[in-house]
Amino acid sequence: MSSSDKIKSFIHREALQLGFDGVGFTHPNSIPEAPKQLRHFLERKRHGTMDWLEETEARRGDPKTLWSDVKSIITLTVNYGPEINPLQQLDNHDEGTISVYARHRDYHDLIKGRLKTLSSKLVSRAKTLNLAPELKVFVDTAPVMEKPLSQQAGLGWQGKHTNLVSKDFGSWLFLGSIFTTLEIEPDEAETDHCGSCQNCLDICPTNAFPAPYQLDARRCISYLTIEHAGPIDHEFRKPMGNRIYGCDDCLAVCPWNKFASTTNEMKLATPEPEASKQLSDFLQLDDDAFRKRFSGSPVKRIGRNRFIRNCLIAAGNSNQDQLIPMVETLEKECDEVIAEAARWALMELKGQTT
Ligand code: B12
Ligand code: SF4
Repeated sequence: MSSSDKIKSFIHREALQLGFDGVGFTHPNSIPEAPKQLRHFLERKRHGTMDWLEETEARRGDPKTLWSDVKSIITLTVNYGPEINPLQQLDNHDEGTISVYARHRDYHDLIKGRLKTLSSKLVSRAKTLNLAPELKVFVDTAPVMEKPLSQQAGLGWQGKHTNLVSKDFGSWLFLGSIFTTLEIEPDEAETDHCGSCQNCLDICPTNAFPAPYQLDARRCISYLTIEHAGPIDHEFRKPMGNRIYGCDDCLAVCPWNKFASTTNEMKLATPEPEASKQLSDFLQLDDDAFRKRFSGSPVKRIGRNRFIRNCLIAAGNSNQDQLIPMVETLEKECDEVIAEAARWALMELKGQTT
């Protein structure tokens, strides 16, 4: 067995033991189309106000520009398959729906910790083979195009909804990667298995897909509820329904999910905290209560005011008269985005839309 093969099987074994569900290998020049596709996306302003995507364009599109010494990229997946189809919760109008990935502890912390452990094990193993590799770990926050790289590493394909889909886990996967100076034999890329299906394009409540395999983030409920500051365009308010943080529709309808298993990951599998999902409770959260309720959760990142803005839109769509007093209180807040969303919600709840 060559040192590359030894290292590869070591990483495989250790990654699975650490709780990763998939591991694959690719080289930094494996995504030559990505810079063009990223440019296409940015040119059309599909990133909206996510200026960081534009600012990091060169490094994001090309792993070698991000780190010129990188020789191999190890990509890893964690399955976060839910127990219950999240589409069911969309009918509970008195509740706010938080997308599956954000219902538990922040996955960035979870995956980053594991990537670091795997990296230090790898360095120790490499030493025994007289190798001294350098490594860098990335999950989401760094300018790395994780989806095309994971496809090249054979872990799945980018479906028409643009996310990575796998035959084993469907659409419920988090991605992470390790860049290294080690030379490791790449795996075979996965091919597209979407065929004639276009469930994800058809279900999107805001028509966020201008074409298969392309997303206009400005229309995506995930972007609107998480990334977008300021008032949400009226066009999107009704279609948002009770989605108050992210959206799972395009993932949830993917037929490959029938091969998905519920996550084994205890920290992701634990039932949602007993805490209420009722809009009536959310609408009464002040800053302190919001921080406490969402401590350790990705939801905390958007801050109380943006969260309340989203809940007010859900309230306006809820047809629940009992929310009117809470919305009236919020109408008096100094934050104009909240006050305006409250005015809109009151009009909807009182049936006075023009
Ligand atoms: C920015 C971002 C967002 C933005 C934009 C999403 C997007 N599709 O670009 C918003 C806020 C909308 C978002 C939403 C979500 N996100 Co997000 N997001 C990212 C992030 C940070 C960067 C993605 C990126 O590079 N976008 C730029 C575009 C150009 O790249 P791309 O999506 O790979 O585009 C490819 C194709 O669309 C195609 N393409 C694009 N334009 C064109 C044009 C032509 C002509 C052609 C042929 C092809 C083509 O080629 C591109 C390159 O392969 C990644 C983490 C990372 N570092 O990769 C997470 C990431 C993609 N998100 C993730 C998740 C889980 C989500 C949500 C499911 C969360 C939720 N439930 O609300 C939704 C899914 C929405 C969706 N359908 O994409 C996961 C996806 C895991 C997976 N299985 O793929 C990632 C990888 C985070 C992680 N580490 O796990 N996200
Ligand atoms: S729903 Fe259909 S088109 Fe969309 S990613 Fe899944 S298989 Fe592909």
